[in-house]
Amino acid sequence: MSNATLYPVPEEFARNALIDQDTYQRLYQASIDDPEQFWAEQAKRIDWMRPFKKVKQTSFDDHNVSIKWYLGGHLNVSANCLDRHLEQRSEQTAIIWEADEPGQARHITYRELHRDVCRFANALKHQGVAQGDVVTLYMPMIPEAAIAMLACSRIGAIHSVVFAGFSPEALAGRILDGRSNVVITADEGLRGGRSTPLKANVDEALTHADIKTVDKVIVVRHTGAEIPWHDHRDRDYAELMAEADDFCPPEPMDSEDPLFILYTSGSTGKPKGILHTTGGYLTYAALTHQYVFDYKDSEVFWCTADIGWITGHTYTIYGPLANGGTTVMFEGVPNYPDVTRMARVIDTHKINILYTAPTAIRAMMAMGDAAMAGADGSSLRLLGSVGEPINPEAWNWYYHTVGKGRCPIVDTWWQTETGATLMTPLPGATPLKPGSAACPFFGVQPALVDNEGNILQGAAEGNLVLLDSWPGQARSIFRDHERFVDTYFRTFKGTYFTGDGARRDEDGYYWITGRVDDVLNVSGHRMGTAEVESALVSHKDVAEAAVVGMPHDLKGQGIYVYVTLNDGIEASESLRQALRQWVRHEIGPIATPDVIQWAPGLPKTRSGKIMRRILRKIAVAEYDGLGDISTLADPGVVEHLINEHKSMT
Ligand code: 6R9
Repeated sequence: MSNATLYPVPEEFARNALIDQDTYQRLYQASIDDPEQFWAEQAKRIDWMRPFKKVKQTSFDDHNVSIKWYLGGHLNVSANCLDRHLEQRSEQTAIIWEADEPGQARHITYRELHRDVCRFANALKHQGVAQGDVVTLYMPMIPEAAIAMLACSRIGAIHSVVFAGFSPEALAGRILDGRSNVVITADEGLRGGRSTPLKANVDEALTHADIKTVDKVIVVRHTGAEIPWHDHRDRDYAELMAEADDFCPPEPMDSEDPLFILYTSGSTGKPKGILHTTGGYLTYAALTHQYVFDYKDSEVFWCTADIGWITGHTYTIYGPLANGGTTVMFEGVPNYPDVTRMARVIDTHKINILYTAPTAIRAMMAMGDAAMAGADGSSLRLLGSVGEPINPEAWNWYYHTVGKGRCPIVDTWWQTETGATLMTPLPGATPLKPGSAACPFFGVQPALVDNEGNILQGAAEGNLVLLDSWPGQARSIFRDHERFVDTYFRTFKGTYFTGDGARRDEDGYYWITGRVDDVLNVSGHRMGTAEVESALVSHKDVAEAAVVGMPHDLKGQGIYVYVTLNDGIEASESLRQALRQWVRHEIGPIATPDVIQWAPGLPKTRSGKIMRRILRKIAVAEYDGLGDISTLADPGVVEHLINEHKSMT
């Protein structure tokens, strides 16, 4: 694959690009040779209320993991995203909101956004929200979600956005873990013409989990649907806004004060509240947004990610707004009302930069050229991909059919924990190889290590680690620093372990090969096998469950489940359906199992550990090459599973 077709930077693009090849090399070298100097320089793009005293104080030593950037500096994120743009851009559109139904867009200027954020910040204060409080957002992709995030940052509250596709159970777990006392939601969410009862879900979460800590639920009337209402607790967003003052002073926050937590899946246990702080995150979000996307003034930037994920935080909200850009928030889905929706949005709003996920690209590609048929698409200048490895077929389709061969594609590799992009081509500097995330961004030091932790040189394949910190790095897991250290810094000592595997070719290009731990990537969404298993075993008929990933044409990975039923429970098609529904109910539709196989027993070591390696092979009918099964407690179960699998297909 290293001799894959090389796509040079288009000449026209290179001429106007912010960073060309020489500049990339020079700046990258400078960022490694003298990080303090490099990052001090970059921090000038942020307005500081008090200058920082020290750029960087970081340690990956597992006895003392500590990550601090821009120490002693004071700033406010919302002031950086709003106030400082008012002089030049008060009438420029900050957010273009594209509703689920076509033809209902809203344009919000910086002046309007600033006023609404101030009002809502005042409203939050009025409701008793104080600096350091955790505010949970369970919201659709509507401007009020952006307003709520920015309002939190304005007063120093910590937002915790929970994807609105998660179930009441999943929401409850996150509210409890964050010890949040305020939830912001909407009456309903709308996606692809279907509504989700968000307010009712919040009520269910609070009742079922018997959560007593939440004393306020703020509700945006979005669809106007009838909703249950509890006077003592529920507040109407519009009423609060009408009463609130138009100005709220931005709180000077310490560079290392928390900005937000965001839950993500790991290989074990419950989702982790990844903690991001203020100064480093914002600097890194803004810098990457500008250089990775070659973002220029007055361009329209569309990141299709939901704010429930890190990509939505960094590249729908914070990066573009910190840079005074115009960002698009899309409430709907790419295939509603039909597969031409993305193309229509691109043409309607004259999108210059489109940043989306391989799963969306594959869904469009599955309809042949229909997705772009009749579309103009000439406003597009640059394309981006994120969330999972992009297969060369999808890459080529994206490049030729969407980008008409004019637009470079930046395949950006990063994680919730990294805050923003770590590896990517820079569009004016890096010749592209379809499927490769190419090179490290400024200041980023990737390395590949073998399973013993030895650093591999040259062309090699191994576990992907980072040797030193970058400003956007997560600082901790909320209220569980030990788990943070354990998860990321104990596997390969002295490094940050990403959980991903990667290959580096002769040209030094990186190719992400996927997770090497028990984390699945379904349509670009991270899911712990342990989470799905724990949902399954909470069903009354299930004794045990084991979950593995399987290749899936559209989703990248699908969910393959082995279930052992309790004694006396009969396997049946209706039970299979019931279990699928159960998992949807416990976690959300994105966790719905694709295949459920009955398993009277699971392959386990004598110490009781499930051998997922074997289960992964059986799921794809690779019955040979199961490896050594003699260490199993009961090797007989393997044959049984193979026979059952054969009978299913
Ligand atoms: C930003 C985001 C992180 C995991 C990551 C990796 C996979 C993300 C990728 C990619 C290959 C890319 N991933 N981008 N794999 N190429 N360009 O997606 O964060 O939801 O935390 O997922 O996604 O496996 O470890 P998050």
